[in-house]
This record gives sequence, structure tokens and C-alpha cells, in this order.
Amino acid sequence: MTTTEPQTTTEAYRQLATTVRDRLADRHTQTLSAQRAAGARVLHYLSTEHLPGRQLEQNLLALGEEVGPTGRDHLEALREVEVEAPLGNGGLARLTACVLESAATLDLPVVGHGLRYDFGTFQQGVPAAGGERREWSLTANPWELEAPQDRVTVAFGGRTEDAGDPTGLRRRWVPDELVDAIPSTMFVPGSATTTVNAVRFWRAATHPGALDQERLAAGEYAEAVREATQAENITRVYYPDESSDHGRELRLKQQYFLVSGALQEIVARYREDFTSWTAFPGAVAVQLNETHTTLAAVELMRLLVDEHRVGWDRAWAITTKVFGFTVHTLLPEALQTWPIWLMHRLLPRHMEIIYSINYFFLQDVAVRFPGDIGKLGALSLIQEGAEPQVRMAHLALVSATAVNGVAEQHTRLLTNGAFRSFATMWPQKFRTVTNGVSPRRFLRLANPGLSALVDERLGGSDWVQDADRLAALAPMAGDADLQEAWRAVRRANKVRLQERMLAEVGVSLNPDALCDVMMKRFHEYKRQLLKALHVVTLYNRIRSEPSRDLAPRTVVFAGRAAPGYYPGRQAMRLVSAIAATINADAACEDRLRVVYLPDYSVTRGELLAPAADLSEQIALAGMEASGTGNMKLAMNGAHTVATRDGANIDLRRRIGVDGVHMFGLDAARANLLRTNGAYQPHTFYESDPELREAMDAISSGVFSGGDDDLFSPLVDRILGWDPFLTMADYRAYVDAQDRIEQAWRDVDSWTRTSILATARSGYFSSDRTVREYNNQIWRLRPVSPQHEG
Ligand code: B1H
Repeated sequence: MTTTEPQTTTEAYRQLATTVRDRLADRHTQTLSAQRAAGARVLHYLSTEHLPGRQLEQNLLALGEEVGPTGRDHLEALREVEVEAPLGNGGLARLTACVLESAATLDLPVVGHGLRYDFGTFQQGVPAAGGERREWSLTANPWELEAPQDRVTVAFGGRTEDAGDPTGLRRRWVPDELVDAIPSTMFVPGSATTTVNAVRFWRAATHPGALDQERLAAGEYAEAVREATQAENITRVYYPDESSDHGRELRLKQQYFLVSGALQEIVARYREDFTSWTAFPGAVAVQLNETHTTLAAVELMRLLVDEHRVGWDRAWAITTKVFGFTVHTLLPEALQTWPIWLMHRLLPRHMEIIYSINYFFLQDVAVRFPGDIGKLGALSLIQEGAEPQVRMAHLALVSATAVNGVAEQHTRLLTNGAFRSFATMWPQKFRTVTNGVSPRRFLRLANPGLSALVDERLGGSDWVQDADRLAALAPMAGDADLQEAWRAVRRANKVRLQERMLAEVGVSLNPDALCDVMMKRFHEYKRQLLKALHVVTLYNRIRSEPSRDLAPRTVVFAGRAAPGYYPGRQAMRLVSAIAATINADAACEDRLRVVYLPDYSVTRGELLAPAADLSEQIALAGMEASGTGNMKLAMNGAHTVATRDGANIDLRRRIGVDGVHMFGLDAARANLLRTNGAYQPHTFYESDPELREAMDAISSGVFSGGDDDLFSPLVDRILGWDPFLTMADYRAYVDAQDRIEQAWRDVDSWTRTSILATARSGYFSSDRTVREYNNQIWRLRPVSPQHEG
């Protein structure tokens, strides 16, 4: 690829990116024509969160640009300039990107839709400072192409009125606020195919009619403009804090803004090709990522019934064939509800439609569960109470043709728990599509050393498109030459990590130490605290017995917490305090190092995954829907220490018991203990000296410069209540870690298991995930565009 004489690396990056993007744009146009010519059904994947990661290398790879050794150096520098789009938080957002990339790789007609925030989620490290948002401005992203010609108008507020429909089901909405939505396209090339799909990121813009002409005429220019441009704030900032009414309102506005932009575009495109509505479900499928995009079903009803005068029953028959709904959580608090007063104010017509959907739905419930009044209240789309709410999950369950959990245990817990009655009513609606991760992103790009070794051993790189082929490594796992080469690559990855850590956090690591990685959002249920207690235990052992034979270990924590989530931020603070104390203690040198790595991102994950010897997946059983970090790390050859939770269970079944070290309570026992009133966390503290010493060290100020107030609330909380059973699982966890340490000392056997983890990770490719979505729900036909790149 040729570029004119660039002045700086940043400029060179931008020039190259722009050239690559334009080529992708051409291929995208060809892809769209081919899909259209084939009359293909198109799936629209709606998600409020996206984490596509850095684009340059991935897109060059997709275009088949050969990067020679000098180009590689050059590329290395250019790659580091790229700031990834911070449009999401964690697994859910990254899963979206993996699914979209796999769909393109499989030549499936899939379009992503998201929100084009100006300010993303970058949040700087140690949380005492409160966190920082970093701007990610439109001009700074060379990967997107704005499409102002595709602008649509989104309405809010106002009232509804009679539209002359005798059934009253069609009405007219008279909104009082109009906002324009402008999509930007980011291209999603498939791997080893010319298919280039796209994500549409919707940005709020001033509606031309919104300027108050009278005020302008009166010379009140500033006021008129300020008011009119207010609307642009809808997509200004990612993830407003929901603790205030104002934040909640903005969040709801964002969600509706996204689905309205997407649905208007979908319906308009459909109308270009079809005159009747009969073909709509055959032409369009929509996947709802979590409850955040549920309003899409209501918006489709509004468009059909009010704007296109389709009768209610027919519109409902169409709507209920279009949507798939993916659930990503088990936490009751994550199942969204919206106060009815807020819905009335912002979306009065949608509220009416929800009432009508609920009316008809509850009639079905009454037939299905005759005489069971309790069922009506339990299943209703409206949750009664002092502040009645719309239950978005129920709305999605009623509207969708298929509902899926993201790992087998997850679906089982949902259908036996929160969604039990729905599963009784519609057993055929429920299924599992186990998550996966892209082997391009997380093995090929993240771990070039291991990829080259795998290529060499397998005689080619077909595994990049067909991860099941990694299985051919399994028979070689005992081969001494391969083991040695495997270790050399892994060590080089740790050296790379070591260099970055030294430069960025000033901590020097021992590349021969066991690299123990916990990378994930900070959340109480994920139990960073349990890991912290283990680290403190190791520290106490070194302090009490300096000559003790301990395998050297580096523990890395990486993750972010929502700005308003106090327990998460406290845990981050504790972890960084522990790191500071241990790293400053000469007794720990070369034996124990702890790092809290700030600014967690996809790019950070790509640095950590290839270096991790041990993957921490220790959420309380029954809490983690699936997890995807578990897959990223195992694919790179990490051993896993895990609870019996989410996809850890699948991981153990596929990878084997040597590679996935299980410990602790299972979901049933954990649930019993949490609910039967018998749990007394302090008894564990009293009966386990190592646990007691660890807790005492934290509360007495060992990690807070003698300040015994800083962390004692945290300690008191887990001693008194401990909702995530940290105390109950501590001993099992520490014992598992001790066994892992023994296993680590047997270098050959450890390496063999590491090779087997990679060899058996093919199932966890998002290509398999997307194939399952397609076979079970979307039913798209692949279209391969036959054209020159
Ligand atoms: C997951 C979320 C999530 N589940 C609410 N739910 C959010 C919920 O902005 N919010 O309000 C944001 C994110 N994220 C994760 O999804 C699960 O915890 C993981 O277990 C799972 O692997 C991942 C992808 O399915």
C-alpha cells in the first residue's frame, strides 16, 4: 500500500487507515449489492455497547495485505498510535464485535447497530482520583464513514390523539421534540473472504426544524441555538450515571434513539424492495442484545400500525417473527425496568402500545394458567408498586420468537428461575447459544508468536478460519520439541508484557514467574476480593516464613468499574494498595509481584491473554452468565482456576480436568447458602487461621499505611454479610491454588496441558457461536460476493 511522505507516525497511521477504509467501503458496496441481488434475509444486531478493538491490523489482514518484516516494524509503530473505540464496558460489548466479525467471516448478511458516543468509557486507573473520560472524537476515528444522506428523525415526548381507528389500537403521536439521527458506518470485513459487513453507529444531531425562528428573528441567537442543539447531548457521553432521574432519562433516550434509528432504516430499506408486509419476517431478523434494545419491538409495532396502517393483529404476527432476544445476565438488578411516568413523558405512544401488548398477553396467561391470579401479576409487563415499572425483560420475552442464554447452565438457571413461567408457557422459545471469541482477534493477532508456531506445526493457517483444526495439535502435546518452542513463545510474550509494565506502571516483573491474570469488569460477584485474599495469604506466608519454597508468581488485575459502583471501586482501590505494599517489600522481590493495570481495554486484553499462565474465573457459582475472558485465555494456552459457573463448565468439559482446576460451591449449594439464613461468614474467619490473618492484615492497615479505617468497611461487610460467599469459598480456593503451584513445577506436564488447552479451544470460536445463532434463530443464507478486492 503506498502513501505519500508522512510527517508523523500519527499522520502515517491516519493516511493508511483512510486508504484501507476506502477499500473496505468499496467491498462493502459490492457486498450489499450481492446480498440484495440474492434477495437475502438480513439480520440486524442491536447493541448499546460495542468494543471493536483496534482496527488497523485486522483490516489489513482481511484485505490480504502482505506485511513483510520491514513493514512489520512500521506496522508495529502505526498500530500503537490507534486508540480503540471505547464504546462499551466488558464481555457483552466485546461479544458483539466477535459475533459481527464471525458473521462476516461466514458470509452472512448481518448489520450491527450501535450508538456513536462522543465521549467513551476510558477510565483511568486507581479509582481514588475518580476516573477520567477520554474524548474519542469524530475526527479522530478514521475507520468510520458518516452517511448524512441516511439521516432519519427520532421523536420524543408530546401526546397522542385519536386517529379515527374504531378499535383505538391505531393512534397518532404528536411529539414535542425531534432529533435527527445520523449513522456512521464502520466496516466489518470477514476473514479470508471478500465479504465486508458494517456497523451503523447512530449519532444525535440537531433537527433542522428545531431552531426557534421567532427567537432568531428577535436576535436571541445564542438561546435559540443552545436549545435546539441540546438534543445532540443524547449521544454525547457513554453510559450516564443512572443514580439520578436525569441520568435514567438520558439512558432511556439513548436506548430509544438507537432502536428508532435502526428500525426506521430497516423499514425504509424494506419498502424499497417490497410493497406488501407479508415478506417482512422473511427479509428481516433483529437480534436484541440484552434488554437495552427491547423497545425495538414496540417501535416496529408503532411503525407498522400507526405509520403504515397495518392492522394490530397482523402487525403483531409480523413483529413476533422478527426478534431474537439474548439474555446475558443472572443478576436480578440487571434486568431493566423503566418507571411508567418516565415512559409516559418520553414515549407516550410506546407506553400505550405496551399496555395493549400486555392486555392481550395477560388474556393468554389467564387461559394458560386458569384461576391463577398470582401468575397475572408475576408475568405482567407492568410491575405494580409505589412506582410502577415496565419490565423490559418480560416485554422482550413476549415479543421475541427466540430467547437464548449464553451458556448451558445460564439457560437452565433462567428457565428454572426468573423466566420459569415463561418457559412453561413457551418451552420452544428457549435455547442456548454458548458464547465464543474470535480466533482472529484473540489468537492470530494477539499472539503472533504462538500463531506462527501453530502454523508451522499444522502446516498452514487454516485454523484461523476453522478453529476446530487446532485439535490436530493434541497428538503432539507430548512432543519435547514442540513443548520447548511453546515455552519459548510464552516466555517471549511475558517479556513483552514485562516491558510494557515497566514502562507504564513502573513495576518490573520476572518473566519466569507464574503469570496469574484476572482481567474482567470489577464487580462484587466476580470476586476480585477473593483473589485479593489469596494474594495477601501468599504475602503473609512470605513474611512469616521467608525461606519458604514458593513458586514465583506475578498477579495481574485488570478491569474497570462503572463510575457509580462503589463496591467495585473500593475493590480496585484495595487491589492497587496491596500491589503497592507488596512490590515495595524487598522480601517479595522475584517471588511475588502484583500489578493493577489501569485502563483495561480490548487492546490490554490482547497483551495479557498471550502472557497468562493462569486464568482466574472465580465468580460465585450461579452469577456469571458465561464469561468470555475464560475462553480468550484458554485459547492462548492458559490453565484456568474456576468455579462451577457459566461457560467454565463447558470449558472444563472440552479442555479437560487438568487444564481447568475447579473449586468451591456449585450454583445450587451457593444459592441454598445465600437463601436459607444459615450462612455465618465470621465462623470461617474464626476457624481458618490463614483467612483470619489475611483479613486482619487488610483491616489493620498493612496496605493502607497504617490507616485502619480505609479498608475496614470492606472487611466488615464480608465478615457480616458477604453476599457473594467469599469466606465460604476461601479455603477451597487457596487449596486449589496450592495444587496449581505443584502442577506448575512439573514443567513438561504443565506445558502439555497448555498445548491441549489451545488444541481443544476450537469450540469456543465465535464462528461456532454464529453458526448456532444462524441454524437455530436467524436462518440466513450465506452470500459470497464474487468480486475483485
Ligand atoms: C454481561 C452485562 C451488562 N451481562 C448491563 N450483562 C449493562 C448488563 O450497561 N448495563 O447496564 C452492561 C453489561 N454484561 C456479560 O455478558 C456477562 O456478565 C458475561 O458472563 C457474559 O460472558 C457476557 C457476554 O455474554
